[in-house]
Amino acid sequence: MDFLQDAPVLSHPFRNDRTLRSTLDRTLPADRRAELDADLDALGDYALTAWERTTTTTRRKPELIRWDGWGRRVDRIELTPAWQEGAALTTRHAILAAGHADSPHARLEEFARVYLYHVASEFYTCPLAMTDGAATALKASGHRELIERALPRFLSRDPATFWLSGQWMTETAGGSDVGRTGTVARRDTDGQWRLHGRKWFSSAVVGEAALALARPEGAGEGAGALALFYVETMDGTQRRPELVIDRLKDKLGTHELPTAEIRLEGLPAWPVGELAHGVRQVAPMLNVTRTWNAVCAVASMARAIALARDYARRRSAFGRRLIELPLHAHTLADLQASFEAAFALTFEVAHLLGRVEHGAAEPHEAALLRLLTPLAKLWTGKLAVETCSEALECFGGAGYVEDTGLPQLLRDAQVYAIWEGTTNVLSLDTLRGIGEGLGALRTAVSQWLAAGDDPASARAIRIALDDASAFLDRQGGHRDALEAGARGLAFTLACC
Ligand code: MFK
Ligand code: FAD
Repeated sequence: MDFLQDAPVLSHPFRNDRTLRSTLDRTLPADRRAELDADLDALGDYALTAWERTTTTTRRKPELIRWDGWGRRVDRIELTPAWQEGAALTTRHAILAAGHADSPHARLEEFARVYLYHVASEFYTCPLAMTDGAATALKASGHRELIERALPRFLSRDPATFWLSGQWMTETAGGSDVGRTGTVARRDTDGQWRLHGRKWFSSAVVGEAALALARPEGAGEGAGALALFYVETMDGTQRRPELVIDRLKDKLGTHELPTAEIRLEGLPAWPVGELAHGVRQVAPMLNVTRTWNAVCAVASMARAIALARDYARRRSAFGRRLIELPLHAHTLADLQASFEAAFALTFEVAHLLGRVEHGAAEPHEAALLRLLTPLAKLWTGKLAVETCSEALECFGGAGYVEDTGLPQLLRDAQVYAIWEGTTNVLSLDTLRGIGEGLGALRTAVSQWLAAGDDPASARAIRIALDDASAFLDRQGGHRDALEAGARGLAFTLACC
């Protein structure tokens, strides 16, 4: 019989993740750390079961069922098994509730769970991220009725009462440039707002609610005139007829995630705040979903590297195991080193977010969070593609073959750099973040230099801040030239 190659075996994603465990050991008080273990262990178990399912069953895509057998329009979406399990699993492990607990460690504890769950979730984490972002934006709005109505659902620990929220921003005219939004909000004679328009990407169309940008009728042009609205999509068990699903997108990756094109034909809506400056109001949501994106990107890297490392102990070439070949071992070590750097930045952001939200951070830490959030998103988004590509190559031809379950890692990774703000858009947001907190950031760098921890990085950051402040001071043609350098500046900062 021919020699058959062993498939890679996934080791326990929690018990064997030294990077995650040491971060939690270092950062969390012992009692909280111990309490977290049971959830993380169970999510690691789930990840193992899901990987087994991936490699032993044919993967399916969600399907849009437009009509029932009797000719009634139903717009029902049939989901994959992992999606059907999503609400029960995530409420049982309180993934979203954990992030909103009354502790400066809440976000770190939430994102440890997200990191372990993400790959197994088949991007159920995408609507979860948006739900978390919606909860955060509603809290920031201070809108009491909406908070009381939506948050108990968004943060529920019971699948029967749990709701998912979407984030309806992108339209055909503009995803980065939401100022071109064409969706209009009209007010009925009874005072009820209703949305009319078309949203071009909706990834939580199975959700029960959404935050949507729309232009109140008669408001002016541009982004400043947009308002942020809260909507609900269901009337009991039926989808509201004013929400029409035109089709599901046929995408490069994230196949299990139903991303829809939708039409709003008078969907009832409630303003989240004032009837303008909707982008400002949705910003807390963006910053939370961008943090999720970074966590999920490092989770994909961790999975790709774990499988490649295991395979290197099984596969032989030139009389030795791959792991014993110096160049292959070096390739794996390089992957691990860049993963650990990305992990450190991402979990620093997660921890800072919790501290800032809990009022436990210094002012310069809030400025640092504002800067590091787009940096973590843009850097991990690119690194995930590079890492998954290199990791696939570690399997040779097998990495290119669908029924190994491996190519999906690379296809899925491409999305991290696109949604929630492309790399360029986030490079510009980095400049915005520097502009908002320049003084505080300079204080942070001075403290860092004084502590002498990493003087080379601190000096490099100081130079980058000087460049950025020069950029922010100048206008006109100069500004264009400097804007062109924003990506270089952002990557320099991220690598420090
Ligand atoms: C599994 C992984 C989990 C991830 C799930 C993801 C699911 C995918 C869902 C999506 O993709 S949803 C769509 C996401 N879309 C975007 O991220 C839009 C990308 N475009 C931008 O971010 C643009 O930069 C932006 C829309 C913000 C530009 O709009 P404007 O109005 O031209 O920006 P402007 O005037 O600079 O900012 C308006 C206000 O918002 C300003 O405040 P003020 O009104 O007080 O001056 C800004 O400071 C504020 N702002 C903008 N971005 C901010 C922010 N504040 C805090 N943080 C930010 N990031
Ligand atoms: P564009 O804005 O047209 O960008 C095209 C190119 O121009 C990019 O390279 C970009 O970096 C560059 N560019 C744009 N502006 C600038 C600038 N000022 N300077 C330099 N370069 C610039 N959106 C939602 O609202 N809700 C969802 O649920 C959702 N789900 C999604 C799911 C998937 C799988 C995908 C792929 C997208 C989803 N999106 C969703 C949309 C996503 O957020 C947008 O595609 C993204 O923000 C980019 O917008 P765009 O497609 O209009 O690209």
